Amino acid sequence: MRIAPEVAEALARGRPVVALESTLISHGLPRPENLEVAREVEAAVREGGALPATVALVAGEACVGLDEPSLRVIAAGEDVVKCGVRDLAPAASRGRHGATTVAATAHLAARAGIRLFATGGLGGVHRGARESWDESADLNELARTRIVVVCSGVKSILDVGATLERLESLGVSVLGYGTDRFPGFYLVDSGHPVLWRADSPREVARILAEQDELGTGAAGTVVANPLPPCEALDPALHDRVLSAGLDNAEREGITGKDVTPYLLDHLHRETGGASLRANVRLVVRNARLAAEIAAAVSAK
Ligand code: PSU
Ligand code: MN
Repeated sequence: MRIAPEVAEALARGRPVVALESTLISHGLPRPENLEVAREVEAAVREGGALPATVALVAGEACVGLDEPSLRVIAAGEDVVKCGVRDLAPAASRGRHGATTVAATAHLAARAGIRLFATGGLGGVHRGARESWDESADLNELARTRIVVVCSGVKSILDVGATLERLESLGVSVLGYGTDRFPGFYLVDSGHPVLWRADSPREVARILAEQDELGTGAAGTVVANPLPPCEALDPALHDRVLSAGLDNAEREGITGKDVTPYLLDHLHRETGGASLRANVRLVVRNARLAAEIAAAVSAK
Protein backbone atom coordinates (compact mmCIF):
# COMPACT_ATOMS: atom_id res chain seq x y z
CA MET A 1 0.00 0.00 0.00
CA ARG A 2 1.35 3.44 -0.93
CA ILE A 3 0.24 6.47 1.07
CA ALA A 4 0.88 9.74 -0.79
CA PRO A 5 3.58 11.78 1.02
CA GLU A 6 1.34 14.79 1.80
CA VAL A 7 -1.35 12.43 3.16
CA ALA A 8 1.16 10.59 5.34
CA GLU A 9 2.49 13.88 6.65
CA ALA A 10 -1.00 15.23 7.45
CA LEU A 11 -1.90 12.02 9.28
CA ALA A 12 1.32 12.07 11.27
CA ARG A 13 0.53 15.63 12.39
CA GLY A 14 -3.10 14.88 13.23
CA ARG A 15 -4.37 17.13 10.45
CA PRO A 16 -7.76 16.41 8.84
CA VAL A 17 -7.81 13.98 5.90
CA VAL A 18 -10.82 12.70 3.92
CA ALA A 19 -10.73 9.51 1.86
CA LEU A 20 -12.62 9.43 -1.46
CA GLU A 21 -13.64 6.37 -3.44
CA SER A 22 -12.86 5.77 -7.11
CA THR A 23 -15.63 3.42 -8.33
CA LEU A 24 -18.05 6.28 -8.52
CA ILE A 25 -15.57 8.02 -10.85
CA SER A 26 -14.84 5.04 -13.11
CA HIS A 27 -18.12 3.10 -13.02
CA GLY A 28 -20.70 5.55 -11.64
CA LEU A 29 -20.25 8.63 -13.85
CA PRO A 30 -19.90 8.98 -17.62
CA ARG A 31 -16.60 9.87 -19.29
CA PRO A 32 -15.16 12.44 -19.88
CA GLU A 33 -16.97 14.61 -17.28
CA ASN A 34 -16.02 12.13 -14.56
CA LEU A 35 -12.42 13.43 -14.43
CA GLU A 36 -13.68 16.97 -13.90
CA VAL A 37 -15.97 15.71 -11.12
CA ALA A 38 -13.09 13.85 -9.45
CA ARG A 39 -11.12 17.10 -9.33
CA GLU A 40 -14.15 19.07 -8.14
CA VAL A 41 -14.70 16.60 -5.27
CA GLU A 42 -11.05 16.89 -4.20
CA ALA A 43 -11.36 20.69 -4.32
CA ALA A 44 -14.47 20.53 -2.11
CA VAL A 45 -12.49 18.60 0.51
CA ARG A 46 -9.77 21.27 0.49
CA GLU A 47 -12.36 24.06 0.76
CA GLY A 48 -13.84 22.26 3.75
CA GLY A 49 -10.45 22.37 5.48
CA ALA A 50 -9.06 18.86 4.92
CA LEU A 51 -6.70 17.02 2.60
CA PRO A 52 -8.30 14.70 0.00
CA ALA A 53 -7.01 11.13 -0.37
CA THR A 54 -8.61 9.40 -3.34
CA VAL A 55 -8.13 5.63 -3.10
CA ALA A 56 -7.49 3.30 -6.06
CA LEU A 57 -5.32 0.48 -7.36
CA VAL A 58 -2.81 1.89 -9.85
CA ALA A 59 -0.80 -0.70 -11.80
CA GLY A 60 -1.31 -3.16 -8.97
CA GLU A 61 -0.40 -0.76 -6.18
CA ALA A 62 -3.04 0.24 -3.61
CA CYS A 63 -2.76 4.02 -3.43
CA VAL A 64 -4.18 6.29 -0.74
CA GLY A 65 -3.97 9.74 -2.33
CA LEU A 66 -3.69 9.98 -6.12
CA ASP A 67 -1.58 12.36 -8.17
CA GLU A 68 -3.02 13.91 -11.35
CA PRO A 69 -1.69 11.20 -13.76
CA SER A 70 -3.16 8.43 -11.58
CA LEU A 71 -6.51 10.23 -11.35
CA ARG A 72 -6.52 10.37 -15.17
CA VAL A 73 -5.80 6.65 -15.45
CA ILE A 74 -8.73 5.78 -13.20
CA ALA A 75 -11.10 8.21 -14.94
CA ALA A 76 -10.08 7.18 -18.47
CA GLY A 77 -9.81 3.46 -18.19
CA GLU A 78 -11.75 0.78 -20.00
CA ASP A 79 -9.21 -1.49 -18.28
CA VAL A 80 -10.07 -0.34 -14.74
CA VAL A 81 -11.67 -3.16 -12.76
CA LYS A 82 -14.28 -2.45 -10.05
CA CYS A 83 -12.72 -3.75 -6.83
CA GLY A 84 -14.52 -4.77 -3.69
CA VAL A 85 -12.38 -5.92 -0.77
CA ARG A 86 -12.08 -9.47 -2.10
CA ASP A 87 -10.87 -8.23 -5.49
CA LEU A 88 -7.96 -6.13 -4.16
CA ALA A 89 -5.35 -8.87 -3.76
CA PRO A 90 -6.01 -10.73 -7.04
CA ALA A 91 -6.11 -7.45 -9.00
CA ALA A 92 -2.92 -6.23 -7.28
CA SER A 93 -1.07 -9.45 -8.03
CA ARG A 94 -1.85 -9.00 -11.74
CA GLY A 95 -0.70 -5.39 -11.77
CA ARG A 96 -4.17 -4.18 -12.72
CA HIS A 97 -5.72 -0.75 -12.38
CA GLY A 98 -8.65 -0.95 -9.99
CA ALA A 99 -11.39 1.40 -8.80
CA THR A 100 -12.30 0.86 -5.16
CA THR A 101 -15.92 0.56 -3.98
CA VAL A 102 -17.11 1.96 -0.67
CA ALA A 103 -16.07 -1.32 0.97
CA ALA A 104 -12.57 -1.44 -0.50
CA THR A 105 -12.01 2.28 0.06
CA ALA A 106 -13.15 2.03 3.69
CA HIS A 107 -10.80 -0.90 4.21
CA LEU A 108 -7.71 0.82 2.77
CA ALA A 109 -8.52 4.21 4.32
CA ALA A 110 -8.88 2.71 7.80
CA ARG A 111 -5.65 0.77 7.27
CA ALA A 112 -3.93 4.07 6.47
CA GLY A 113 -5.37 5.66 9.65
CA ILE A 114 -8.06 7.80 8.00
CA ARG A 115 -11.42 8.05 9.76
CA LEU A 116 -13.53 10.26 7.44
CA PHE A 117 -14.66 9.11 4.02
CA ALA A 118 -17.05 10.77 1.55
CA THR A 119 -19.04 9.15 -1.23
CA GLY A 120 -22.38 9.47 -3.06
CA GLY A 121 -24.52 6.63 -1.84
CA LEU A 122 -23.79 3.41 0.00
CA GLY A 123 -24.37 0.03 -1.55
CA GLY A 124 -26.95 -2.15 0.19
CA VAL A 125 -29.68 -4.72 -0.25
CA HIS A 126 -30.93 -4.84 -3.84
CA ARG A 127 -34.62 -4.95 -4.72
CA GLY A 128 -35.46 -8.59 -5.34
CA ALA A 129 -32.66 -9.73 -3.02
CA ARG A 130 -34.96 -12.44 -1.67
CA GLU A 131 -34.39 -14.28 -4.98
CA SER A 132 -31.01 -12.92 -6.09
CA TRP A 133 -29.25 -12.70 -2.68
CA ASP A 134 -27.67 -9.49 -4.00
CA GLU A 135 -26.48 -7.48 -1.02
CA SER A 136 -23.54 -5.08 -1.41
CA ALA A 137 -20.32 -6.05 0.35
CA ASP A 138 -20.30 -2.42 1.55
CA LEU A 139 -22.55 -3.48 4.45
CA ASN A 140 -20.31 -6.27 5.66
CA GLU A 141 -17.24 -4.01 5.52
CA LEU A 142 -18.97 -1.25 7.50
CA ALA A 143 -19.77 -3.81 10.19
CA ARG A 144 -16.07 -4.35 10.89
CA THR A 145 -14.29 -1.13 9.97
CA ARG A 146 -13.74 2.03 12.02
CA ILE A 147 -14.77 4.53 9.40
CA VAL A 148 -17.24 7.39 9.12
CA VAL A 149 -18.95 7.47 5.72
CA VAL A 150 -20.57 10.75 4.72
CA CYS A 151 -23.10 9.92 1.99
CA SER A 152 -26.61 10.77 0.83
CA GLY A 153 -28.02 7.57 2.26
CA VAL A 154 -28.02 4.41 0.17
CA LYS A 155 -28.55 4.39 -3.56
CA SER A 156 -32.23 4.77 -4.42
CA ILE A 157 -32.02 1.82 -6.83
CA LEU A 158 -31.89 -0.40 -3.70
CA ASP A 159 -34.37 -1.72 -1.16
CA VAL A 160 -33.77 1.08 1.35
CA GLY A 161 -35.91 -0.38 4.15
CA ALA A 162 -34.12 -3.74 4.02
CA THR A 163 -30.73 -1.98 3.93
CA LEU A 164 -31.61 0.03 7.05
CA GLU A 165 -32.59 -3.21 8.82
CA ARG A 166 -29.24 -4.76 7.87
CA LEU A 167 -27.32 -1.68 9.08
CA GLU A 168 -29.11 -2.05 12.42
CA SER A 169 -28.25 -5.78 12.69
CA LEU A 170 -24.63 -5.07 11.79
CA GLY A 171 -24.24 -2.42 14.50
CA VAL A 172 -23.59 0.48 12.12
CA SER A 173 -24.62 3.86 13.58
CA VAL A 174 -26.76 5.99 11.28
CA LEU A 175 -27.00 9.77 11.79
CA GLY A 176 -29.22 12.11 9.80
CA TYR A 177 -27.36 15.33 9.08
CA GLY A 178 -29.80 18.17 9.74
CA THR A 179 -32.72 15.81 9.18
CA ASP A 180 -34.94 13.20 10.86
CA ARG A 181 -35.58 11.50 7.50
CA PHE A 182 -33.16 9.05 5.89
CA PRO A 183 -32.19 10.66 2.56
CA GLY A 184 -32.82 8.82 -0.72
CA PHE A 185 -29.64 9.55 -2.69
CA TYR A 186 -31.10 11.56 -5.63
CA LEU A 187 -34.19 12.18 -3.47
CA VAL A 188 -34.43 14.29 -0.31
CA ASP A 189 -36.35 11.61 1.58
CA SER A 190 -36.21 7.82 1.13
CA GLY A 191 -39.53 7.43 2.96
CA HIS A 192 -37.81 6.11 6.09
CA PRO A 193 -37.08 7.90 9.36
CA VAL A 194 -33.63 8.11 10.95
CA LEU A 195 -33.41 7.82 14.71
CA TRP A 196 -30.43 10.05 15.47
CA ARG A 197 -29.52 13.36 13.99
CA ALA A 198 -26.62 15.79 14.17
CA ASP A 199 -26.86 19.40 13.09
CA SER A 200 -23.25 20.50 12.88
CA PRO A 201 -19.78 19.06 12.25
CA ARG A 202 -19.00 19.64 15.95
CA GLU A 203 -21.99 17.58 16.98
CA VAL A 204 -20.79 14.68 14.81
CA ALA A 205 -17.30 15.05 16.30
CA ARG A 206 -18.81 14.84 19.81
CA ILE A 207 -20.61 11.61 18.89
CA LEU A 208 -17.36 10.14 17.53
CA ALA A 209 -15.56 11.08 20.74
CA GLU A 210 -18.30 9.25 22.70
CA GLN A 211 -17.83 6.19 20.48
CA ASP A 212 -14.16 6.14 21.43
CA GLU A 213 -15.00 6.60 25.09
CA LEU A 214 -17.57 3.78 25.07
CA GLY A 215 -15.69 1.46 22.72
CA THR A 216 -18.55 1.39 20.22
CA GLY A 217 -16.58 2.83 17.33
CA ALA A 218 -15.13 -0.42 15.99
CA ALA A 219 -17.85 -0.57 13.35
CA GLY A 220 -18.69 2.09 10.81
CA THR A 221 -20.84 5.19 11.16
CA VAL A 222 -23.03 6.59 8.40
CA VAL A 223 -23.62 10.34 8.27
CA ALA A 224 -26.56 10.72 5.91
CA ASN A 225 -26.59 14.14 4.25
CA PRO A 226 -29.62 14.97 2.06
CA LEU A 227 -29.59 17.14 -1.05
CA PRO A 228 -31.54 20.39 -0.63
CA PRO A 229 -34.95 20.05 -2.39
CA CYS A 230 -33.97 22.42 -5.24
CA GLU A 231 -31.07 20.12 -6.23
CA ALA A 232 -32.86 16.78 -5.85
CA LEU A 233 -34.53 14.71 -8.56
CA ASP A 234 -38.31 14.76 -9.07
CA PRO A 235 -39.58 11.60 -7.27
CA ALA A 236 -42.18 10.77 -9.95
CA LEU A 237 -39.55 10.93 -12.73
CA HIS A 238 -37.17 8.89 -10.58
CA ASP A 239 -39.68 6.10 -9.91
CA ARG A 240 -40.82 5.86 -13.52
CA VAL A 241 -37.29 5.70 -14.97
CA LEU A 242 -35.99 3.33 -12.29
CA SER A 243 -38.81 0.86 -12.79
CA ALA A 244 -38.01 0.63 -16.54
CA GLY A 245 -34.31 0.22 -15.67
CA LEU A 246 -35.01 -2.65 -13.27
CA ASP A 247 -37.10 -4.40 -15.96
CA ASN A 248 -34.35 -3.95 -18.57
CA ALA A 249 -31.66 -5.24 -16.19
CA GLU A 250 -33.66 -8.37 -15.56
CA ARG A 251 -34.44 -8.92 -19.24
CA GLU A 252 -30.78 -8.48 -20.20
CA GLY A 253 -29.59 -10.81 -17.43
CA ILE A 254 -27.40 -8.20 -15.66
CA THR A 255 -26.04 -9.67 -12.40
CA GLY A 256 -23.34 -9.27 -9.75
CA LYS A 257 -21.24 -6.13 -9.69
CA ASP A 258 -22.58 -4.96 -13.07
CA VAL A 259 -26.04 -4.25 -11.62
CA THR A 260 -25.26 -0.93 -9.90
CA PRO A 261 -23.32 0.69 -12.79
CA TYR A 262 -26.02 -0.49 -15.23
CA LEU A 263 -28.86 1.11 -13.25
CA LEU A 264 -26.99 4.37 -12.58
CA ASP A 265 -26.19 4.68 -16.30
CA HIS A 266 -29.81 3.98 -17.20
CA LEU A 267 -31.01 6.73 -14.84
CA HIS A 268 -28.44 9.23 -16.10
CA ARG A 269 -29.48 8.66 -19.73
CA GLU A 270 -33.22 8.42 -19.25
CA THR A 271 -33.62 11.46 -16.99
CA GLY A 272 -31.89 13.61 -19.60
CA GLY A 273 -28.95 14.16 -17.26
CA ALA A 274 -31.05 15.30 -14.28
CA SER A 275 -29.96 12.36 -12.09
CA LEU A 276 -26.36 12.94 -13.15
CA ARG A 277 -26.52 16.57 -12.00
CA ALA A 278 -28.00 15.47 -8.68
CA ASN A 279 -25.34 12.75 -8.34
CA VAL A 280 -22.48 15.19 -8.89
CA ARG A 281 -23.93 17.74 -6.48
CA LEU A 282 -24.46 15.25 -3.69
CA VAL A 283 -20.93 13.86 -3.97
CA VAL A 284 -19.45 17.37 -3.87
CA ARG A 285 -21.61 18.35 -0.88
CA ASN A 286 -20.71 15.17 1.00
CA ALA A 287 -17.00 15.76 0.37
CA ARG A 288 -17.27 19.25 1.81
CA LEU A 289 -19.18 18.07 4.89
CA ALA A 290 -16.75 15.19 5.51
CA ALA A 291 -13.90 17.71 5.46
CA GLU A 292 -15.68 19.94 7.98
CA ILE A 293 -16.26 16.94 10.26
CA ALA A 294 -12.62 15.84 9.90
CA ALA A 295 -11.54 19.38 10.83
CA ALA A 296 -13.86 19.33 13.88
CA VAL A 297 -12.43 15.96 14.96
CA SER A 298 -8.84 17.25 14.61
CA ALA A 299 -9.66 20.39 16.58
CA LYS A 300 -10.74 18.36 19.63
N1 PSU B 1 -22.03 6.18 -5.01
C1 PSU B 1 -22.24 6.82 -6.18
N2 PSU B 1 -21.93 6.15 -7.34
C2 PSU B 1 -21.39 4.87 -7.32
C3 PSU B 1 -21.16 4.20 -6.07
C4 PSU B 1 -21.51 4.92 -4.94
O1 PSU B 1 -22.70 7.98 -6.22
O2 PSU B 1 -21.09 4.32 -8.38
C5 PSU B 1 -20.52 2.82 -6.04
C6 PSU B 1 -19.77 2.66 -4.71
O3 PSU B 1 -18.43 2.37 -5.04
C7 PSU B 1 -20.42 1.49 -4.03
C8 PSU B 1 -20.82 0.67 -5.20
O4 PSU B 1 -19.55 0.83 -3.16
O5 PSU B 1 -21.37 1.66 -6.08
C9 PSU B 1 -21.78 -0.42 -4.81
O6 PSU B 1 -21.70 -1.46 -5.75
P1 PSU B 1 -22.34 -2.90 -5.43
O7 PSU B 1 -23.82 -2.63 -5.35
O8 PSU B 1 -21.98 -3.77 -6.60
O9 PSU B 1 -21.73 -3.38 -4.15
MN1 MN C 1 -24.05 -6.75 -5.65
